[in-house]
Amino acid sequence: MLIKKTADLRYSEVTPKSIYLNRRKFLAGVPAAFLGARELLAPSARAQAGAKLPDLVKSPFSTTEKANSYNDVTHYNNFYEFGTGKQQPAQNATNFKTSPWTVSIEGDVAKPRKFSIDEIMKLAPLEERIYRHRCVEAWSIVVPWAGYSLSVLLKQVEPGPKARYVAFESYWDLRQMPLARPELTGIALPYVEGLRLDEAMHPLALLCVGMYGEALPPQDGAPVRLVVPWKYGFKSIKSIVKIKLVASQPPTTWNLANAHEYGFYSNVNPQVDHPRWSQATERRLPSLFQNHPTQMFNGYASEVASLYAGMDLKKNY
Ligand SMILES: Nc1nc2c(c(=O)[nH]1)N[C@H]1C(S)=C(S)[C@@H](COP(=O)(O)O)O[C@H]1N2
Ligand SMILES: [Mo]
Repeated sequence: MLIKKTADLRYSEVTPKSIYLNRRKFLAGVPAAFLGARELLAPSARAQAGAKLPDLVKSPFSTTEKANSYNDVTHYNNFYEFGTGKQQPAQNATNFKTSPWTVSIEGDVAKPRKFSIDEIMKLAPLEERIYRHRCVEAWSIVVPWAGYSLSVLLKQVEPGPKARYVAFESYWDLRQMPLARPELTGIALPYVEGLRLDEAMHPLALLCVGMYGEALPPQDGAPVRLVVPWKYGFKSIKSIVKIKLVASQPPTTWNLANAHEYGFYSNVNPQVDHPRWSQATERRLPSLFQNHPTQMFNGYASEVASLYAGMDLKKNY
């Protein structure tokens, strides 16, 4: 007897025709994101939290240190727009609507424009980059991010002659983020960050759309964020909607909140303590203890130290 494998069977062969036709009619009204089959996916479904990212390219920038569990990285977050507690973003961001989504790139650029999240996801091959990620609060994690160098996106718009800094802005909408009020968070919103243009163009600076082989979950900054691995975590702004190339150093959220404690540069530096705690060691999650020495530039000194040649890193903290 000839037995067909399931994969060879057409749907019409195993389903009575009336049901088959009805199902087709029914499916026509279902958003493509629920259907599963790749061919049926609307383009933006690729960016939906949890969607698999096929064909990730391995990156030479990856650390060989052991990555944290997905649970560690998705249940210990700073994302003040969804609450200031570490467990709150996982609870409060579950319904964060990130489609449609556009990122506007403006300022001193030859070709200002808006990119849809689909355009961003397709601009370059997505790489898996396993980076150490060090929060200014002296805890750290190792995360397999997915994305490509931010420089790829910036080159698209052609930075102009006066562009010396890049300013970033996060999504902010009280209807989706009822806790995102300055009196509750203690920080001004929208969340803003900035890099010097040469820092932003450094290949390690990652425009990140995923982690663990999937599109970013909301609490980690869906659908697109920065990951700047040699700097404290707060420089890695989440859920970006605007990028502006500017002539002078832009305001940054934590510096606005407390300039004495949080500088513009915020390079990881075990020799420059936070005014209220040491930065010499870190707590690698899920440990409860300071169990790891902190490295200069978070271990990326050979790649990035030259960006700061001749600068006093105590002054420029
Ligand atoms: N918009 C926005 N981006 C943000 C934050 C935030 O509160 N809002 N927190 C920052 C801080 S302090 C850290 S440590 C990292 C945390 O990233 P993770 O939760 O994916 O580990 O996000 C950064 N980006
Ligand atoms: Mo942080």
